[in-house]
Amino acid sequence: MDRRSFNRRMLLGGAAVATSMSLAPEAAGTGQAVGEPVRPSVTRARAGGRIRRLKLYAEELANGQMGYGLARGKATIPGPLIELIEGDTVHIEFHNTTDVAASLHVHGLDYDIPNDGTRATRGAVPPGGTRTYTWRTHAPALRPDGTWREGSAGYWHYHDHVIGTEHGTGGIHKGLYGPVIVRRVGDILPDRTFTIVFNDMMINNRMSHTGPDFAAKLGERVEFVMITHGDAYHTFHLHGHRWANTRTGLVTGPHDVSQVIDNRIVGPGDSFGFQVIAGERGGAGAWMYHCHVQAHADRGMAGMFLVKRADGTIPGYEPHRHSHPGPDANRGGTHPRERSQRHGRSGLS
Ligand SMILES: [Cu+2]
Repeated sequence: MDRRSFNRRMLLGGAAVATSMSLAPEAAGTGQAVGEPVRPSVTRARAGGRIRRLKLYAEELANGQMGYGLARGKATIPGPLIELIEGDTVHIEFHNTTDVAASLHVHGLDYDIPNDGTRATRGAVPPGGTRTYTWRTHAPALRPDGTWREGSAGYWHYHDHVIGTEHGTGGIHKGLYGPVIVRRVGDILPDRTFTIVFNDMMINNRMSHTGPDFAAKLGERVEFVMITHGDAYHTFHLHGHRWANTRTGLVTGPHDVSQVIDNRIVGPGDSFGFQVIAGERGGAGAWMYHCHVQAHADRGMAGMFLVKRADGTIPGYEPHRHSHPGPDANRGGTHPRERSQRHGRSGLS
C-alpha cells in the first residue's frame, strides 16, 4: 500500500467512525460494552400536589450512634431518603424511641414555627414521645410585583436540632440526619440514589478508611445527594464523572453555559446533588470519591463508586486490597422505584 492509498483508507476509516457516531451517539459515546442496551428514554417526575404520610423513628444504635428509620429497628445513617415533588405536603409521624429529647428539623421546605423542630419553638419530642411534623413544598410562581418566587425543588436534608446542645450538635454528630429531594414536574428520575454525608472526618458516620462504597451498573443513571455536617469545610470530588453546578447537576443543551465541575467546596449545613451516567466516559471500574482537602483524604475521607459491567465484574478492582466492607446500598428511603422494590414499601402513602 503506498502512502497515498494508506492515507485515504485512514480518512475513510475516520469518516466511517464519524458516521457511526452520528447514527448512534449513545452507543458510541457512553463507553458501553458491545451488546449492552442503549437507554431509549428517561423517566420524568409527574406533577406534585399529593398529601403524603410517613412514620419516622429516632433510635439509638448498638454502637452508640443514633439514626432515623421508617420503622422500629430499621434506623440507618444517613436516615431514609424523603422524596417529594413540588406541591406535595408530607405529614411525618415522628417517634422518639431514644432516652433523650429529639426532633426533626428540615432545610429548604416550607414549615411554620410549630414545625421548626427546635427547643426554642417547642418542637422537641420527649423520650418515648410522638408528634407529627408537617412540611410543605411549592412550585415557582409569579408574584404580584412581577418577580418570581423560587420553587422548593432541590437537594435538601433533615436533622435533629435538640440533642446535646440547642443546635442538635450531639444528635447530628451521632448520625441523626438524612436526605430530602424535592423534584420539579418534568425532572429526570434516576435509577439509583446514593447519599454521601461528610460529618466532620466521617463519611456517613463510618470509621475512616471504610468507605462507604456505592455500586451501580454501567450506563445506569445514578444520583448523588451530598450533605455536609460538623465543624469542617471539605471539597467533594468524584473521579471519572462530572456534573453541572446547577440545581439538577444536568445541562439543558449544547449552549448551556453552566459551569461543569467534578469537585465542589462544601461546608456545614450544605447540600447539593447531581446525576451522572455511571461510567459514561471512562467505563466500568472502581471510581474513587473523596474529600479533596488532602489532610482529610489522607485521614480516610474516601470511598468507591463501583461501576459494574453487565456481567457484574469490575475491571481492575481487587476488593481485598481495600479495607471497605462492601457496597453501601443506602438502605431505607422513599425512592418510588429503587427503594420501594427493595423494601416492599416506600414509607410514604
Ligand atoms: Cu474534608
